[in-house]
Amino acid sequence: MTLAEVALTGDLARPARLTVPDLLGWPQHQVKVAFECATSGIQHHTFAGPRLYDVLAEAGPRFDPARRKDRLRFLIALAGTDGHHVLLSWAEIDPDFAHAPVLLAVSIDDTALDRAGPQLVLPQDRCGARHISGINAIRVDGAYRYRQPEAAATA
Ligand SMILES: Nc1nc2c(c(=O)[nH]1)N[C@H]1C(S)=C(S)[C@@H](COP(=O)(O)O)O[C@H]1N2
Ligand SMILES: [Mo]
Repeated sequence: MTLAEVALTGDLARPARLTVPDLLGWPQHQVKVAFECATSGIQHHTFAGPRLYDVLAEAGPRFDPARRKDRLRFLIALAGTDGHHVLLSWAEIDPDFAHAPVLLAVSIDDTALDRAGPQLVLPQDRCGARHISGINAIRVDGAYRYRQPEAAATA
């Protein structure tokens, strides 16, 4: 059987390629979620897997852990094999900030995702669109720079 892989890249001290069985190496959490799709209605699923935060923390994001404000500039881009993708902020999953219990699920309704790849699970989302399946790329980006808007052009 071919195992799907997730590439962890970007501003990380320890970039990695992880399979779904690799993701069993972190503490596992189970969650029942209901989410609504604009086109197919409400869905109910049980997911299990590690927290995204735990997996990314081990990959060593390149901020100074003692300076909380540094972390506010970090973004996380997650993409599925079909190109569907989403941006999260580091602060969204960081225990010192919003601490959202976001999972990288290794199973859906007791079916292993070894071949399909992990699924992003955001238990608090009402809409299903961020529950991205077949995640194969996660990029941590600390290089985003805020640019002051140009001064309004004078007539
Ligand atoms: N990879 C991938 N994951 C995805 C999507 C997608 O297009 N690609 N659609 C999202 C949307 S809009 C919803 S509502 C949920 C549920 O989709 P399902 O009906 O395919 O289970 O999956 C999400 N995950
Ligand atoms: Mo959807």
